[in-house]
Amino acid sequence: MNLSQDELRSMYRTMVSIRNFEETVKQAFAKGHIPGFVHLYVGEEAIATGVCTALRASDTITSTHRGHGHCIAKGCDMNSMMAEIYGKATGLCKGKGGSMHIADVGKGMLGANGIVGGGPPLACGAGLTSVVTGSGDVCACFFGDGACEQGTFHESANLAAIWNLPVIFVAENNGYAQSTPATYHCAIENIAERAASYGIPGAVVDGSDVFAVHEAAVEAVKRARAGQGPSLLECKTYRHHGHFEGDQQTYKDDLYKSVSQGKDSIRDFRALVTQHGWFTAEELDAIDREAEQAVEEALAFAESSPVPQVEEVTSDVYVSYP
Ligand SMILES: Cc1ncc(C[n+]2csc(CCOP(=O)(O)OP(=O)(O)O)c2C)c(N)n1
Ligand SMILES: [Mg+2]
Repeated sequence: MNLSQDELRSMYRTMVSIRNFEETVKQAFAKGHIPGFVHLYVGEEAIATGVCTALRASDTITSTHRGHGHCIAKGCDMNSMMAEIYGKATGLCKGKGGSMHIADVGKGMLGANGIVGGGPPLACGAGLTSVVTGSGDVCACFFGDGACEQGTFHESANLAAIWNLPVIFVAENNGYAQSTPATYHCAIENIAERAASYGIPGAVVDGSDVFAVHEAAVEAVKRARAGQGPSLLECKTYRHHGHFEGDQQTYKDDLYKSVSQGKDSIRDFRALVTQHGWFTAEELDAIDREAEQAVEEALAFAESSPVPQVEEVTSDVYVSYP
């Protein structure tokens, strides 16, 4: 494996931070402290982590309505993220975006997106910017299996292919689009096979294996950076919670529930790195505690922050012309 001790540590910290952040959001939402909807990323941590550790700081990502994990993996500050989810003035978008519209352009996080399939066209824009400016940056575009059925995905994949854009399309196939099973909404088993119709490489990986995701992402990033165009990476995954918080999940079949319960990227990571002697369980426990503390601080920051002033309601919303 071609990963340094520091990279492995950072991967683990990212995965446990996402898990912790999401479980904390879940509790805060249940207490009625968070306005709007939240869609949790628990179970899918290895995808954002494996892909983002293959990127450099100036690279960009586009995200989805299930975007907290993407933000954390791209280095967004958890205090400002939590404040945004709480709708507070100290949030990344000054509390006006909420969970589904967190963006941090300075970190290359171009935005979570409430529009299913909204990300792929933006990723083409980021890819075209890279080509025009010659920056060499790539854009990783995360989207769900449901978004794969949107025209925006097909148009974007085709456009990225004909313009040879440095985009990595990352399909997070968690088996459901809301309550609709992928076996119903998709005519083929592997979304990655669609890559052939755009003339680009496609690969299927186990989305709970952070190393497999990372390796596939490194390959796709290398191609994109070398001017060889886009790739499609399908990560098979499971969402452990409901589509949104409050979802009764009556549509999940027993097979999905049992396979899903058996998948845990964090547990598998711990087993592998301790078996190889790369880390001790105590070292990993210490990272767990650091992550827990950082999330507790984020929660306290969000809860003690002020709500936006009424006078601010239209600022940063409309573009002003001179
Ligand atoms: C254009 C559009 N159509 C429908 C919706 C309603 N909607 C929100 S999430 C969702 C399912 C998305 O499924 P998928 O892309 O697989 O992502 P997942 O929730 O599984 O991560 C739907 C249909 C929407 N937000 N935008
Ligand atoms: Mg899905």
